[in-house]
Amino acid sequence: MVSRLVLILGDQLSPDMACLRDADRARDTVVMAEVRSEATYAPHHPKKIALIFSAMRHFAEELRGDGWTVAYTRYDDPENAGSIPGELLRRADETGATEVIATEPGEWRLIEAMRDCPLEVKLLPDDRFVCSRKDFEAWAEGRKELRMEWFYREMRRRTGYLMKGDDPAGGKWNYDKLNRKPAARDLLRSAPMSFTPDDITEEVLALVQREFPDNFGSLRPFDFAVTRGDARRALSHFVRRLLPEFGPYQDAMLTGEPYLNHALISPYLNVGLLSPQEVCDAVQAAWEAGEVPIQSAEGFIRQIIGWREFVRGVYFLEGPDYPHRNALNHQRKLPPLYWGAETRMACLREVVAQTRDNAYAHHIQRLMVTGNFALIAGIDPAEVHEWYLSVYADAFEWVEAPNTVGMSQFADGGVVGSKPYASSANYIDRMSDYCTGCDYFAEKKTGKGACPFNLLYWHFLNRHRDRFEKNHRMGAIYASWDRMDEARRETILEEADDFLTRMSRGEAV
Ligand code: FAD
Ligand code: DLZ
Repeated sequence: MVSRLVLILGDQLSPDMACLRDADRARDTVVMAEVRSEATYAPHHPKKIALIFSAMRHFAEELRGDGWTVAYTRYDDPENAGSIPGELLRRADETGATEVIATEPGEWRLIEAMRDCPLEVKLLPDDRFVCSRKDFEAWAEGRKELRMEWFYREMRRRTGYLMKGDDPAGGKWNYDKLNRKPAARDLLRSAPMSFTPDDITEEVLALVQREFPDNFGSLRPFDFAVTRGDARRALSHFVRRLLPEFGPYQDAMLTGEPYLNHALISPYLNVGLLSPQEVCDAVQAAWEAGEVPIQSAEGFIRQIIGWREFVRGVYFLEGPDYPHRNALNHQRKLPPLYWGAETRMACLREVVAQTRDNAYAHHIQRLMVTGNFALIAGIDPAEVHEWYLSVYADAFEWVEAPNTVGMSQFADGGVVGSKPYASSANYIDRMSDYCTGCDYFAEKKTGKGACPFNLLYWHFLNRHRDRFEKNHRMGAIYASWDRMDEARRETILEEADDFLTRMSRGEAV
């Protein structure tokens, strides 16, 4: 019998992939390829490329150990065809295969490329999620608006996590009100687990250094897990040491402390080294054993079976144009400070530096610092989307686009969120220590030293008044704008305009 090709992509590194279950290890050939098209569709952070290539190489070894024939193409292989369809055609030529078994990719671009591939391609649903695309469509059907909270409750009922019969354990679905504490420096807080590169990873690091010398980001130190075993170790370390206080401090930000109580497991989940179920099982078990309070267990499980599943559902429901939406018609170019150029704003400087060093920032840093600034400064969401897709190790379009284009830039016009995440300096000052020592003053609203977030916040609300003033969650904000005297409003808008002009001219603002 002629061999079939079984495609495994760089974010499909799970032993129970649908395509592997459908294939026959005695007959079929697994195809894995490090290719230029995937490595360059965005200027990925070097750590992200290294993580994916090294995890792919380790996974190929595991598959071989498990009895599979694996045709693996390295990035610098002279025969490398440079794209996934190209590599499939080359392997089809070599083996005589005409059929490909694949699991649906997590990006429309690649789904379309697979559909156009001149081989017989069977695309199976990716069932590594709690909610299938079909089930999400059924849930969304007929709803006037899609809200994560309602979806999340369905997922709690469906999975049984933190449930007592039909009711939420502890009596509440959501404990966010207990979860908004700023953090103090704590020398006893554990760091996330880090891993020393083995020979395979060292070889990949040398390759990435050679091939992608100009990509934004530091390649070393590289301490990500690149195998399932190590990713599981990182998960248990988090559950034991950091999860108990995850809830209260999940929104906090501190200079020089990029991780606080966060898990740093999204890269592992998104490439397939961990499954959402095993992560939630570990959290549920710790909560049942009395090791983790309900507000931390609930806060965490909500991110996984709530937000993560919800944004995936939205990405596929909304279709291929979703990442290109621009509901607020924002056209300004992304300023160079996002790529590490000088800025006087301490919060942006800190989050960008940390992103450059670690290919990581936690949710509130992404949403309320870099995302909030881009939103209120009116940056083109396509440029913001490309930045987020490039700089984070966990960035794959199905999860990145709804978070960036939807939640953070409101460029989907309100599909993911009911109101824009726009905020003045007040929020950052309350939740972080960034404002101490900044060139600007969080409490200053106008004049010399006024924080740009204060100016741009009102500028944004004023420019989009038609769209937002009828939003019942924003009426009070417009009422307080209207209560300011006219001269003050004019000063704010003029100073904001001046700031934007200077920023767009390339000044270090
Ligand atoms: P924790 O804070 O410890 O949370 C635990 C897990 O919950 C995460 O590992 C993640 O899998 C999941 N999670 C939490 N929030 C979300 C969310 N909003 N959407 C999806 N999953 C979530 N997450 C990505 O995985 N990839 C991205 O490309 C990505 N881009 C983002 C862009 C913007 C503008 C924003 C605001 C958020 C983005 N997120 C993205 C969501 C979130 O910031 C990251 O999942 C989180 O910071 C990962 O770090 P952690 O593992 O330490 O998470
Ligand atoms: C992100 C990425 C990178 C950098 N390189 C590869 C690669 O060389 N080979 C591969 O199979 N996958 C890679 N990936 C992951 C894909 O881009 C990912 O599968 C799609 O974006 C769909 O989520």
